[in-house]
Amino acid sequence: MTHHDYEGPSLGIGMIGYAFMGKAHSHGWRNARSFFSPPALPRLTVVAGRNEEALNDVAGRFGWESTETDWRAVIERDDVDIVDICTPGDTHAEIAIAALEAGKHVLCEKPLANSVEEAEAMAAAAEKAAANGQKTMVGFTYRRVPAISHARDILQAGRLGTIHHVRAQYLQDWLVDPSAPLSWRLQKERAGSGALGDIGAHIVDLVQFITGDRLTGVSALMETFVKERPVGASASGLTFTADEGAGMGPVTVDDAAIFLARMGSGALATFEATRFATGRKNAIRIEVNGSKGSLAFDFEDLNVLHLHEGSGPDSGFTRVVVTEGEHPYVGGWWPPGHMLGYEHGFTHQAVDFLTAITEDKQAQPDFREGLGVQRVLDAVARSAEQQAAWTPIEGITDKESSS
Ligand code: SOE
Repeated sequence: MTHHDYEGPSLGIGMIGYAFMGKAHSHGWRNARSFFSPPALPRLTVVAGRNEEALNDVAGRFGWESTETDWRAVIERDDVDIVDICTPGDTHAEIAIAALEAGKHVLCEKPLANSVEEAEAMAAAAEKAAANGQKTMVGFTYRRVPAISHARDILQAGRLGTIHHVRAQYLQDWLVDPSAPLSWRLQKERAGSGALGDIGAHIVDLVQFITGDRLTGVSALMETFVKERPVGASASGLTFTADEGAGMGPVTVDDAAIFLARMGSGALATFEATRFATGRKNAIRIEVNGSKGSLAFDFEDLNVLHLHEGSGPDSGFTRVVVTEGEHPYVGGWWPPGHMLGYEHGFTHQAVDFLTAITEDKQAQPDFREGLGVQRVLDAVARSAEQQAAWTPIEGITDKESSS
């Protein structure tokens, strides 16, 4: 038996970080070539991380060709075209800027950075690199859930009329147990913020993406319900165990962030990001109400979009199963009704980034868009510090608020 070796263009991936996101991205790069036909194929050239045993395990499972234990070595390699950053937020700016300066395209996990200043420096480096055709992308993968992309298409086609309300929630419950260990996600110096940046960033991006509108100001409350936790160790994906004998450490980020917002179009929006919604595991819920109809989505039932259009006694919400070949991304996979899952968004992200690079198109969302989300997160945190004081989003330009 022989197999056909692909002979067209390919791009070398250098991925930094191998834990939860590293696995999700590895899976995405691998499947990009199996299910889609991107104009350049990804080569899983090198994966980097500090724990050699865990690194070798991931490299072997996903088929990475080589490993490095220092991210700088990845950036220096000539066989790497795309640097894929899957590390905690405190390292994003340094790695991304160095990679851009070395001439690489950069995909960076969300939130883009831990502060507006870092995000501004990253967006500036990206703008400079764009002159050489280098692309950037932020890993807001939920944009690439078919039902979400379809929701955007419906809104952009004007099918729901003038938008009045947007309701967005990201609900998890993995911190309700006070003995859950203090992982890097609970340390401000590593993660920047808590529920706000980790999951609130996703719903800010999703709302801006599907409506094509921008938040212009916010009023926010944030809370840390459990202020001390057992010091954590042994990361494996999202799983941390308490480091026996290491005692308790302070939680320095928010457990929940809730905010009201105005949108550029005049719509009113509410946001809720929490790790304390008992029973909700990864419930991203979005509802939009317009003058001609509404739509509603819940990631815990991710192949479905609830749609209300028209008037009359039977015009309630219709349950649309978004798995037809005409629906965004679905044609690459299975016949209608053969449901997709969490991991598919990472394949769509890989294909979209390879396409943007090869066809010299702007990748979405790029670092500039990531900076826009960072400004919202910053305004939310400042508002919460001042007991929900109304806080305009700084740096919104006409282009951003109407694109
Ligand atoms: C943990 O809260 C986490 O893995 C986030 O970091 C992801 O961004 C989110 O999509 C799922 O939950």
